[in-house]
Amino acid sequence: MTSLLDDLRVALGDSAVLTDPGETAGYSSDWRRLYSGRPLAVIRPRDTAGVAAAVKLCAEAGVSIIPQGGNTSMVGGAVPSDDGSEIVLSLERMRALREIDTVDLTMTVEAGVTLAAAQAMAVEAGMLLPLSISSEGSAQIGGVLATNAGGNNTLRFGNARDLVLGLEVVLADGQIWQGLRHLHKDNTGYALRQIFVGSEGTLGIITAAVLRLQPGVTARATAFCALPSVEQALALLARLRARDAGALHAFEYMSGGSVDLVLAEIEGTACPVDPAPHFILVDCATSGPQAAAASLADMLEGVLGEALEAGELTDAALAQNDAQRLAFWKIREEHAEAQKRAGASIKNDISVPLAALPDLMQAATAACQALVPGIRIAPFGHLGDGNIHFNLVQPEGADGAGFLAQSDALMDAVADVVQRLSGSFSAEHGVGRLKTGMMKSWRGGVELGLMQRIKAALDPASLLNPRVIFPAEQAED
Ligand code: 2HG
Ligand code: ZN
Repeated sequence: MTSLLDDLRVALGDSAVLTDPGETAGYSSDWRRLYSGRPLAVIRPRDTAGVAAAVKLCAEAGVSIIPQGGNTSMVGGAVPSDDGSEIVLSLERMRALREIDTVDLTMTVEAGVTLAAAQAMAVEAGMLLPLSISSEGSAQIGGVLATNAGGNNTLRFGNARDLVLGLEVVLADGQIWQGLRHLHKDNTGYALRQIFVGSEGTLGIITAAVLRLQPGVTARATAFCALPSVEQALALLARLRARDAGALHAFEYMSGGSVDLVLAEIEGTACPVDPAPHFILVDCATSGPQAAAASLADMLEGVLGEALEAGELTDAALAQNDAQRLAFWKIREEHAEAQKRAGASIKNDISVPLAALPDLMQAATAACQALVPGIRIAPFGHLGDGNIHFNLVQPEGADGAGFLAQSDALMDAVADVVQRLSGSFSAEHGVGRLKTGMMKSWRGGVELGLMQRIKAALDPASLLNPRVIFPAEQAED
């Protein structure tokens, strides 16, 4: 392998090829510390030509590549194996904003730009990139697209794939597919870009993308609500949609148990409303003229007043300024971090049709409590699009390893409920390495067969992120 590393150094420059374990450590395990690997090297090309040259060299040497963005996967989607045989290809140096088009409402960004930086670039140009996820400060555009991230604004603007107009992709043999088109309409054969979005780096390496933007937001109105039940959350959602569906940008759910963990673990957080079993964070926005700000706040206040009167809410707080708005959002966005600090936890990133949410919460809670008395049920998530992170935290003071030994039983119990309700076992985090075992029973037969044929066509030697998505025995077929 020395000659591959030498060739990579010649192609990319010495500083782009890291082999010192001290330097590669940060690229070798995942955010959750579920997987830890040892790469042959971490390479950090500066441009698309560098990515293409590196991929070609690896393909010729028969060495697998693990594409990596911000390394924020929840499912071990970007971790190298532990045998020193794989190359991690980090896109972090590709951080250019190539173009921003205020007529077409598009931006062309490179894969290594963080989502937060891309959002800021859009704001600076007077526009909105309508995609927001808790890890946006670290998550990079390439990974966000490769995993088809969802997040807080899905109910209004769709998932990451709905924002992609064009892509530039390095294929498994090192060819570059230049598909950076800006067109809002383009019906010329297969929508190839959509094959790469959500492919988790198994079909090609996204190096740049044209993203659809929205007119800039001129005003926001944000409320934190306390509710007696999940049914009432659906009632509140219906009220808001009936009044102004276009203004509703986020409708986020937090259980009482999960908010308690945030308040206990994250400094500087305080609940703005009375204690309750369920909370909803509502975010409304407009791109209208100045006067729209007052009418947006009035609209939200009016809906909350009606819901309070109808007994759908037990309390509500409307953010009075930006600082308050950010404080409300901080409680929601620190959920993953708080749960990480609270001990061993199990994540179930599931979705069901919205009407089935009350059934899901009730049945999954009962099933988990029956298996592990004292278990902390801490669901939260994107209720407005049916995606709940039905997360489970070890009983207080319990042994974390003992709790994790029950992972399979607990995840199966939740999965049984989700399957009965016609839901999905992975709504937004993808399959990664963690959930390959579920693919056979949930997506087996014709569907998994089709996916394997696409993989075989685009990456016949299975060199791109080889251990994700496909169950091990299927990958060997
Ligand atoms: C979120 O919605 C992320 O905050 C993380 O998708 C979810 O920690 C999780 O389970
Ligand atoms: Zn989420």
